[in-house]
Amino acid sequence: MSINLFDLTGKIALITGATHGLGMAMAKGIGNAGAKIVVNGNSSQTKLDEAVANYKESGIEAYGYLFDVTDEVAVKEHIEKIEKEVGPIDILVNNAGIIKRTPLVDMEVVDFKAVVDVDLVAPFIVSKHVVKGMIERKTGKIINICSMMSELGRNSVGAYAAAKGGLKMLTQNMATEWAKHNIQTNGIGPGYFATSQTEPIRVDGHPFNDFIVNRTPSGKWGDPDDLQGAAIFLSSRASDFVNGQVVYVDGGILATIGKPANED
Ligand code: GCO
Repeated sequence: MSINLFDLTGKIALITGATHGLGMAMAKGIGNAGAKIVVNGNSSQTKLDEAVANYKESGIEAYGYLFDVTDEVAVKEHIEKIEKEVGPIDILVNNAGIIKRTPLVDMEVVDFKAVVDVDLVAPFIVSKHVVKGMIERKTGKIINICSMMSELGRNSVGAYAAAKGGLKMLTQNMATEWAKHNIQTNGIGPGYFATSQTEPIRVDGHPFNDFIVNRTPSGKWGDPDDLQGAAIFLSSRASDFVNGQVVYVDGGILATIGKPANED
């Protein structure tokens, strides 16, 4: 009998911030591989309901829960609720994130902290409350969504880079503490993808648009669905001895120093 190492049938996956963008693309990949999807949204019940309906239309069993991932009391309450109503969480994807593009010299401390709260502290809070059940059950997968900014700096995204760099190290530390319980913690580092988050820097004529296309060996922005393979791999038994790694899905950005704008 052949075994499909990537089959997620019967698994339950919680993906934070999966109402749109990269989170939704990854959740669809995980759902299409057989898992039930628990979608977390923060801002709007209507948007969450629409997202759940969208998953169901794609043939995926999906459930929605509205809570703020930075609020530990709300997180604890909702994880308990999800595990009671849907079942034990096998796969956690810490995807919810925000960015504020402001030069450090102009950035208010309150804004810097808001970014670190969502992008770094929240993955700690949510993982802390999900991992307890995983430790008891002696099985689990945690995927932290990192960034090019886990490795590289860029003008105006200092808070985001600080948080995403921290998230890479948090991933390594989670692996260090939890691998012995048969829990694999890894990261995915998306390159530059066409989403609403990058919309303001992708618009036609924006110098960043040409810069990214030129800077990426693949010569284009990523399609969110390009992340599905890495998400399924890190959710499945195919990655049962992979721990503390960040898989960069970036069209080759981190492989190169880049090239002059006029060079082929
Ligand atoms: C930026 C940010 C983000 C990217 C991303 C790259 O450069 O403004 O880094 O917009 O989407 O996280 O990995």
